Amino acid sequence: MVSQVLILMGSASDWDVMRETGNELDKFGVGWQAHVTSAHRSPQRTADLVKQGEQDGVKVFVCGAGMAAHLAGAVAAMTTRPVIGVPLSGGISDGLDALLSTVQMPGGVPVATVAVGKAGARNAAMLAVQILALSDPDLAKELVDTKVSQAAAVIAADAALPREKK
Ligand code: RP5
Repeated sequence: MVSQVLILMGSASDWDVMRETGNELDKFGVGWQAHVTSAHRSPQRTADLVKQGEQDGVKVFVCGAGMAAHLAGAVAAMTTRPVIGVPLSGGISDGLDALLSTVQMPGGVPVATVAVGKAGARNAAMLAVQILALSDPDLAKELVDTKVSQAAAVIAADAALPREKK
């Protein structure tokens, strides 16, 4: 399977969260690869992975990092393909540092920033699928089915709620 999504993370300690991106992509049958690389500790390796990914046909980059969290921005500086940034907790204020580092890109170098942590890692996958679905009708249909399932799950949760005591 061709890896359409390349997941990069600043440290192996990020994998526990970033595996959510892979898990979600698996549900849609979208191929992915994951690597540890750091904007600060291994800048040349990061550049090499982006270049190789483009040559291999990667369409969306998903980058997770904590603390100063420059990985997504560094990748966005090197590619014209969409980059989604997942801020990770571990630094100050439960990831507020990483959120600001990831989201506050200067004009001209966008990073689509999702929520801090596991919800963000999952949403990064969903957003990647939405991008890929623009040119893939089967994926677009799966996204519609997912919305329907999510709505059904909310209704089922509501039905199961012990809402009254008399
Ligand atoms: C960031 O620093 C990584 O993305 C990680 O979230 C954080 C801590 O890294 P380690 O000290 O665990 O390698 O660059």
